[in-house]
Amino acid sequence: MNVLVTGAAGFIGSAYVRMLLRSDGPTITVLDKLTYAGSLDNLPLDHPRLEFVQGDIRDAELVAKLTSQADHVVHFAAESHVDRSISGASDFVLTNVVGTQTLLEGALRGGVSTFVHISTDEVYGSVDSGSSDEEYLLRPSSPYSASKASSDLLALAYHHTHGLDVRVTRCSNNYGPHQFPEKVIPLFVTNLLDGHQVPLYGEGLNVRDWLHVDDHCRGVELVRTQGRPGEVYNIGGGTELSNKELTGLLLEACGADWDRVTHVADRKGHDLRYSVDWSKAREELGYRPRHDFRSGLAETVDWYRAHRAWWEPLKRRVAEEHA
Ligand code: NAD
Ligand code: TDX
Repeated sequence: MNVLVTGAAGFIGSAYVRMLLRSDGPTITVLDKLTYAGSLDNLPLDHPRLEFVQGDIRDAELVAKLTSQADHVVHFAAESHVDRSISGASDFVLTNVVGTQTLLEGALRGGVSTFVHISTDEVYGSVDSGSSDEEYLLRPSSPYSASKASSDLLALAYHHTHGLDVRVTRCSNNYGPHQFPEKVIPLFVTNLLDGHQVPLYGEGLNVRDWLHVDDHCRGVELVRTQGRPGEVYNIGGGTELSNKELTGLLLEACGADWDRVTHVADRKGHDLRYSVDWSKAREELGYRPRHDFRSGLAETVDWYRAHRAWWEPLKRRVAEEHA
């Protein structure tokens, strides 16, 4: 059995591959373009069951070759940062929409038996109260989430039209080691470890549900191995916090005070709250997050403390981009 995993030089895909390689299982081929968000340091490249291919999911010829050798595809590759989609959306459409369609076409022609598409809770848009189940209306509001919703619909269309066994997951905000230091938790932690200020958007009242990346990866694996074709599964974390509450916990974990917080202009079109109802994954697949948020956060902060060599070059590159 060979599993083609796209985008696995990034945060979540690399955690998924490391998880699969920890026990007996399939051979894995990673397809990743190595954009600013991808790093070979995230993968155990010398593992005998792992092959790494650098390339773009929009490269139809390469995709045809890899899908013809793959039994399953798990598709993580995406442009993933909301703020970048606000300053420029074209890469989001090219990778998330056109790239996903290229991969679906390759999977169909190559005879792939199962295609897991990794989506996000953001496709439901902001949910002021209650939680979105899988039947909830898709009302994405940022260019990022609109591009993810488009790719979800394309994935489901390949199931309905062509009978391709597509399964879609929609998860909440992931946290954990190896997350690129532009997302709020690693950005704030690394700024605090460096003695810098942290930029809290608006009043800090926006709410996110936090999911440990390893819990997410277990959920994805349950969907790949036990899910049903054509189905969507929400994967939640069970810890909803306002950004202000999260910032308080991060300050505490890093031994810093509120004077290190700078209130900055709010994100344009900032969604107030996401919340997914993940009872379907619990009831059908036995999914349940195992990580307690406080200890998961403490371990994550420790990881960033111990791995400056991983994140310092990434932050330098982002600073150069903005210079
Ligand atoms: P990430 O930005 O850390 O990694 C993305 C990876 O995709 C990188 O390695 C990058 O090099 C690769 N990539 C980008 N464009 C590519 C292309 N055209 N061809 C091949 N590879 C390409 O992202 P992440 O946080 O690990 O997110 C993984 C997936 O999970 C994404 O689909 C994202 O939308 C989804 N998701 C993420 C979160 C989160 O909290 N991070 C939450 C919900 C859903
Ligand atoms: O500097 C910041 N200050 C701040 O207050 C940043 C970067 C973020 N924030 C706020 C905005 C959000 O309300 O923190 C919250 C989390 O922001 P991000 O880490 O950028 O994540 P979010 O926008 O919620 O999107 C994430 O979860 C869903 C991932 O980046 C997406 O890929 C995923 O689909």
